[in-house]
Amino acid sequence: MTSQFDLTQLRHATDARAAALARRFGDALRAGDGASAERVADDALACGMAPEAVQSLVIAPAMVRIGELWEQRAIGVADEHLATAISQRTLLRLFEVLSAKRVRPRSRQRVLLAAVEGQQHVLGLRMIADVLEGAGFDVLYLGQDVPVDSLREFVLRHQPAVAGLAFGIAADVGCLADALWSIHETAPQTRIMLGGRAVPAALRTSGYPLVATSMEVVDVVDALLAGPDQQRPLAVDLLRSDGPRSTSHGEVQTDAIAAALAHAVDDTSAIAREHIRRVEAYREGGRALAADPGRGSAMYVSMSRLAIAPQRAPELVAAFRARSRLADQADGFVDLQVWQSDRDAGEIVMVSRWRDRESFKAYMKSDEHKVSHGRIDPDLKQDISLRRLEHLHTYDVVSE
Ligand code: B12
Repeated sequence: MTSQFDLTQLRHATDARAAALARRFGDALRAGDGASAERVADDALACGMAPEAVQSLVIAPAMVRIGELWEQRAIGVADEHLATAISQRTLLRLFEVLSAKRVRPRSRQRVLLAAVEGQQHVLGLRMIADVLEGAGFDVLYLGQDVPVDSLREFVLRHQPAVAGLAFGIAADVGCLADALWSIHETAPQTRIMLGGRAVPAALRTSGYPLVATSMEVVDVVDALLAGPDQQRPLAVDLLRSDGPRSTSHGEVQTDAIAAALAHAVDDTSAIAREHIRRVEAYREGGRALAADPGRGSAMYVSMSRLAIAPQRAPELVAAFRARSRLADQADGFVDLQVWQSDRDAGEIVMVSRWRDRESFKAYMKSDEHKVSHGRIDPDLKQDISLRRLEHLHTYDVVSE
């Protein structure tokens, strides 16, 4: 069989030896040949690769390639399942080596690992579990699709030193935020790390380390344990499935809200300050322009005219008022207003102003835009119709 594993496409394969092994491993996966796959792992170990490097540089890229072939319909779901099963079996082989290395437990610190509710990708999580267990941590591996309530109860009972959450597919970001909220609330000392390809940018930049490979996880856990307590970031409050004011059961928890709001106010004022800074910087540009009209400065305006049944308009207005404000941090964002017609309550116009068309387009393609769009209640969304989308072409500001 000719190999379908093109070296240039193996993203994680950093050297030719690892790439060649990844290609052989991928061929074994394609052939459904578990024994050959294990032989590749043995060969990798024999030539001096560490077990975590075999996981990250041989198995992971081969599975990424399996995903690409699956996406292109070159292989079916059954082939992918077989490849996953063979990779899991090979991980067991590597775990034998990882655990043999462990002379005595280096640390009995407890590390909980779970894939968030709705998340089924756990091969990476398993790699993380095996490496940490090999390094002497007391690992509680919960696997895929752990319901938020159950995770919360488990965290409360076990009080892990570190919790690692996997978020592999951009499904319900609210579940990830709810899981993070639960951990902060029930075990404030627990340090949190994230993993998986779908962790939203708003959380990646909020102080939780994002672990890209199993080769770095021991260092990350050590750093977390040596570092300060993690504060719950504003992004978690904003992304929660029921918003910042209620629990997942819809009951109002006054203490939690007071704490969340106190925190949110701090963060919000930082966002507000940044916003004012940007508007002022923009105005400065306008003033400089007045002094030197030939200098050129521009404004790009996007207007979405929405229509909704007048009786549902208050809900839409409330949703805009509680918007996540992720756009406000985007490069080139100037401001956003929502207008309601005084003649027809169901006519709402969303107006956002940007430095230029490029910054608006970049934001529309960003994860932040997906996240903030994804927060609109589907029930409300289906009652909103977009009447008109107007992009006022770039204008020069010539006077203020
Ligand atoms: C195997 C597989 C599955 C299996 C998973 C089985 C299992 N037990 O894990 C099954 C069949 C369940 C599956 C389902 C789906 N999948 Co899938 N899947 C894959 C595939 C081929 C391999 C995943 C994998 O194991 N990768 C290798 C591991 C090692 O990499 P990793 O997960 O990134 O993990 C590393 C790091 O991210 C990190 N890490 C990961 N997790 C964690 C957790 C913590 C705590 C830490 C610290 C670190 C960490 O460490 C790892 C070590 O290197 C990928 C292809 C790909 N590009 O990955 C598609 C892929 C991820 N799947 C995809 C899709 C679309 C789906 C489905 C929606 C398909 C469907 N229509 O049902 C569902 C969604 C299921 C769900 N709700 O979660 C797409 C996602 C596209 C996108 N835009 O996001 C991919 C990219 C395939 C593709 N090319 O289209 N999938």
